[in-house]
Amino acid sequence: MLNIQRQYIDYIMKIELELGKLTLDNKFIQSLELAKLSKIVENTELLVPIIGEFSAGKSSLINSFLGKNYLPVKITPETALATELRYSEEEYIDAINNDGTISRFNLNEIDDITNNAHKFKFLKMYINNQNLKTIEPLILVDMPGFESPLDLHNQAIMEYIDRASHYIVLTSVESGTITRSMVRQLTDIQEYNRDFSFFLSKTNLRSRSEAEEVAEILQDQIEEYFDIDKQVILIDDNGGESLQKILLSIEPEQLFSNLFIERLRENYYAITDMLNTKISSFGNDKQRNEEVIAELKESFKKIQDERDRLVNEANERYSNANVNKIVEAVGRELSNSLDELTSLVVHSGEEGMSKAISEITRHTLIIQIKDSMNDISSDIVDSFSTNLTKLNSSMSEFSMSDNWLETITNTTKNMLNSVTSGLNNIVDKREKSGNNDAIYKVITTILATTTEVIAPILELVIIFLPDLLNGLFLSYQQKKQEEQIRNTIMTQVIPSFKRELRIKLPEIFNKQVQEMIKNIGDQFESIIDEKKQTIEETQQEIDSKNIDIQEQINIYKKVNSNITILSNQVLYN
Ligand SMILES: Nc1nc2c(ncn2[C@@H]2O[C@H](COP(=O)(O)OP(=O)(O)OP(=O)(O)O)[C@@H](O)[C@H]2O)c(=O)[nH]1
Ligand SMILES: [Mg+2]
Repeated sequence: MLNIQRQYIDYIMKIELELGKLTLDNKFIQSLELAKLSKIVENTELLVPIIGEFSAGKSSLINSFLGKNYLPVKITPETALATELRYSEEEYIDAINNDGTISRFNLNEIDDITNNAHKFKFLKMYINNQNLKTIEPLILVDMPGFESPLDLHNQAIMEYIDRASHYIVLTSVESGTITRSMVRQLTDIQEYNRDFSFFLSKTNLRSRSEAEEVAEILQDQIEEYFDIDKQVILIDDNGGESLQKILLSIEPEQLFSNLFIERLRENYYAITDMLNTKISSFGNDKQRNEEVIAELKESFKKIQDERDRLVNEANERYSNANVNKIVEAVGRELSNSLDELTSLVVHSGEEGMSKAISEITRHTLIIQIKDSMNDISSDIVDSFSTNLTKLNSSMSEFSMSDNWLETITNTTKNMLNSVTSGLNNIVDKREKSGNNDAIYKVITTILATTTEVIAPILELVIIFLPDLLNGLFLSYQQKKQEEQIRNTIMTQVIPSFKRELRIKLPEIFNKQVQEMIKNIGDQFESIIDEKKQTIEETQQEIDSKNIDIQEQINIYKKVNSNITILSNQVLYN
């Protein structure tokens, strides 16, 4: 376990202890689900996919790290499915079926699994290997090469794009360059705010000086494309040690903190907000408390109405214009890549072009949808927020903050913009399924929403393109008639593809926008509802007359100050 994990678990436990000192109606504390949050912190993994061209030596590198050939390695495309590697005393493989169920296999059945790759989404390989235990909570993921079949490759990339913490990228000394395909993928990784380490593999196939020369070329390319200074690490058959070193140097503590910090801050904010409200309610007369409860009820209603209004208007207000902008951007990017697409048809046929179209689409969609969702989510938050301006002065008074509304508005925006998708994605889908606990109802981040839109569109590419391309280029390709190929791409492929996007994208996009509206609305509603309950409960306690109000206020103040000290040490240091 990482230090930061221990620190967070300890922090949550201390918060629980502090809250335990209060004679609180437990509803609020239960809704925080601190024990569960602590368990999630304990069980969270940091996924590290290893990516690169087919046969670059990805599986060999992992085998070298493990000190034993667990993963199949050959000159033919080998890794068909993403394979997560975990430590376990008992050794087996869990294959995640396309419907999410799991089939269990023995390690020696890996070839059977590979031959039936299309039945599965990805694999979890459990092996009794100490090296895996030492890097926990990092989890290595062996990925299929870029050249594996389009659907499997897409599936693997999309499965991890939102969940990966850091990437290991491999290029072999034989290839010696960063391909366009890799450039697109690395750009996507950066769009998701993830970092990568870069290895040059199979250096034993060249002299040392030749290998170093290639590494320098790669470094220059990385600097040119991404404007970053990246050390390229030379490896051969014994790359395991280098991998271990890199894994220890990627600052897993920082990666881990990125996953939880916003969530824990929001949690802290909710707690102090409640404690302050409690203290204020104790100090107020009954009339003032009842006034504010009435204000809260009215605002709750406003939020509900605003939510309905926004959901109804989502299409007109957000989706139509954005979908149009996105489809045009995809069309533009494809037109800009006309030379590349033409040359792919000439040299690797329709399949090669399909892959490029899929990649260009993915790449453009990531940028465009993220951009659109950023604007839209910010507008949604502001729309809800506007409805609460009247409430702000009472709430600032009750929660003892300078500007209550501004704080919750900013907190909500921060959660939307946080790097990782919060618990929705960290938590194993199996645990989550059918689970309606509040703890999972964290605002879905913009990146997660982006992924939700892109995945089905890429499936569409896989289904739609083969029909469209069916034999379209056959005769031109045989005669190497580039001009005709170019023309056909320009006048037939791109327009048809755009038309198809225009049919399919609106529904998928609008559905996500509506979910976002509901999600953000829920967040505002629960904040208001909790406030109302807190004040109501406090007034009931006062009415029951057998409590010492001043004593209660002192207890709450003490707990509040202890919790603030704890959070300053752990969350705001
Ligand atoms: N000479 C040499 N060969 C290597 C090295 N690493 C891997 N190979 C060979 O390269 C071939 C491909 O290696 P893999 O580890 O299967 O490559 P991969 O990247 O996992 O390939 P896919 O899973 O098919 O995408 C195998 O024949 C390996 O034995 C190396 O450092 N030096
Ligand atoms: Mg492999």
